[in-house]
Amino acid sequence: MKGLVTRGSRNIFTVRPEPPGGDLSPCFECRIKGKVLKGAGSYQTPLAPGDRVFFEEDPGRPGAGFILAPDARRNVLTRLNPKGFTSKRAPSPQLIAANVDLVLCVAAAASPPFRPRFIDRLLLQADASGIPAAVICNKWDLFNGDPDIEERLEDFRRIGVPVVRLSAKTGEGMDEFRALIRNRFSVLAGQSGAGKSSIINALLPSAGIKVGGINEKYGRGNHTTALSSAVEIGGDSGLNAFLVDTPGIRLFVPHGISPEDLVFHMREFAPFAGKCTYGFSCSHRKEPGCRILEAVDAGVIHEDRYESFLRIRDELAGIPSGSGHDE
Ligand SMILES: Nc1nc2c(ncn2[C@@H]2O[C@H](COP(=O)(O)OP(=O)(O)O)[C@@H](O)[C@H]2O)c(=O)[nH]1
Ligand SMILES: [Mg+2]
Ligand SMILES: [Zn+2]
Repeated sequence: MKGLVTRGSRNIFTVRPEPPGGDLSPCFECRIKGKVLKGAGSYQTPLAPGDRVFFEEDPGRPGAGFILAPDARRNVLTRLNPKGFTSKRAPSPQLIAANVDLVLCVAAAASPPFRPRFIDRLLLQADASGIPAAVICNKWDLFNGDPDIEERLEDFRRIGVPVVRLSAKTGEGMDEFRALIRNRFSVLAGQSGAGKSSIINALLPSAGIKVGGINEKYGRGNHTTALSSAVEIGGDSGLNAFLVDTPGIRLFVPHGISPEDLVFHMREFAPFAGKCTYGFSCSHRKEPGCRILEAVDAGVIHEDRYESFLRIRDELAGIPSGSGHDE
């Protein structure tokens, strides 16, 4: 049988048979047959929500099964476990999800404070993973009119990223949000407390996901224990969508990108790649004839995004600059 992984830990995975027999088709709790799953890559866990697998039922235990092999992946969204940075070994990335149609970068308009540079990081990782992304500014009911927030949201839209101002609490923006996720497998990514779980509950009250700091409690210093899981928003809603809820992130460190390639993954920077007077050897900090500095001056590149670019490039090059959480 073939199935979709909706939830996974190190060794037990929830698999939904495909094609499904309607919303009520039962899922299987599967283990991997044999010791290792060949072809699953070198991540901390072999499978993640969105993976497709070949599996067989365990004849002795109804509802249980064995995963035989993974199917090929279209893309993967990964993150680095911050714990890896304390050890000398190179940290291996953690699988967040596979075969993703859309990364929803969820931020709060307030509480926790809006952090646009955090969004820049998520957008970058999505782009480098070949996955389209959107910005969801949740808790819009708490928006206090801060023009800096509006300016950055408008800038995301200007560079071609869909932006939804949303309130999981009041329902404002929900129709726009529904239209965005329709027929897609999407991942909710963003800081703890931004309202990711609340958004799923608002769409599907029966999901009953715990909100309000629960993830934070389990996540503190040990993100590997927190699981991401895919929730189907189907049935009556007519959305035919999946949303992956992810453990809270406090800092996001872009990875798997070379400092030289960064410019290609920040879309308003890309047209200037190699066009400076000093070509690809330009540091874009002070050189005459730097097209990127000119674009910042002309407002074609927002100065905040330029700041993100410099910091992330230093991080990718291994130059410490107070990674991630300051923004
Ligand atoms: N005012 C307001 N509070 C919200 C909204 N969405 C979520 N919250 C609250 O924010 C807190 C964190 O929400 P949660 O869904 O757990 O965030 P997560 O960590 O991103 O999953 C909870 O206390 C929610 O009730 C919203 O749109 N408006
Ligand atoms: Mg949550
Ligand atoms: Zn330059």
